[in-house]
Amino acid sequence: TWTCSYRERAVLPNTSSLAAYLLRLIAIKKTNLCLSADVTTTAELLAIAEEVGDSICVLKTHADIVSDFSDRTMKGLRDIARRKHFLIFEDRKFADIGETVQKQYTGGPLRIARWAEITNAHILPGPAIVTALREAAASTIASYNTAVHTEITASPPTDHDDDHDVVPSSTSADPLERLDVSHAPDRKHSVVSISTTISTRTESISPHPRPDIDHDDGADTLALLERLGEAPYLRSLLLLAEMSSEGHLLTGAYTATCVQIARAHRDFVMGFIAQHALNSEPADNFITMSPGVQLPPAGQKDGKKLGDALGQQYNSPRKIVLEQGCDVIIVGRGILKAADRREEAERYRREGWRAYEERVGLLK
Ligand code: UP6
Repeated sequence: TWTCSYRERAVLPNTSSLAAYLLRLIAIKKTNLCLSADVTTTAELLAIAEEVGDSICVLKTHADIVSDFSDRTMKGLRDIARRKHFLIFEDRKFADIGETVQKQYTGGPLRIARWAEITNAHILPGPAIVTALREAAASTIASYNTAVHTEITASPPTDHDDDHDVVPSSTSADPLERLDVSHAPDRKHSVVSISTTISTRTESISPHPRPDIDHDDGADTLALLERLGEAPYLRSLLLLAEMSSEGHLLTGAYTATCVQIARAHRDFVMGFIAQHALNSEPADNFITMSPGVQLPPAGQKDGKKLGDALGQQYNSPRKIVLEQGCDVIIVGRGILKAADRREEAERYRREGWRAYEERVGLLK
């Protein structure tokens, strides 16, 4: 996969529908940039998503640092992701026993599985963390299917349930909300029809060749995004195989075990958080996303060690993508602290893209 283009990888066997969608999205938007939106309020989160949405393929969140995280945050994020075409990755770093991670993933105040296509986990507790999350993801997708296939007509809200913040509208963008409406105690509803059509948004057979997207027929970005359509309603996991921080313990045999576990769960594990590409067998087509990325300050040579005062270590987009074969660069403060965040995101996008083009031989 080192010298394969993103488009070529989208149609390799062993590529899940969500991974194929992401690879095509990357190719169409010409961006392998993920913004790490480490901000602490809903307003800031939605503002930065809106500001840099056109330059990124993935938006990474830490929902548990958003002090006013609510349904409004989830809906706002989903709406921007749909309009600007990016996937959402909640950087939850699950690390508990299966029973507990299922609850953390689907429940609590964050209900991650509802709004984030991608999340991640440590393999410290053993492989059951992956099967537990996969099972929870499957049940979220099944609920979504039920909601999509079940036409629900809800009566208009009555005065006394104004405090219920679920929008009781059949025009609501998220069918799971309509399912919530059906569960709302004070509201009359009736199921009028159940369709047996299988939704293409939860289809899991991949890869499907998409000649309309995978071959350059001269169409512009917007036309191609239109053809690509909305992200499939699927869920996927990244395993933490290496970290960016100084002295981390995710090395050697640990990293190798992580790859073994990923191979045993290719249907759900889309790739890794790591500092190097970890694809080494012909069947491997994992996507490597790499945090700890920052551009050296103007005038400073690449190669000088950069970091913060709390153990973070930075590499340049060029080193991570070209020399270490990673697929997606994750940038937080490098963009968040810039005076013009839109322009800075574009600068990282161009750097990451040039490094990719050089790697796959599209540039001399
Ligand atoms: N992150 C790392 N290193 C890892 C894994 N995750 O930095 O190995 C996450 C952090 C933060 C982001 O939790 O959200 O990536 C990096 O932000 P920064 O670019 O501002 O350093």
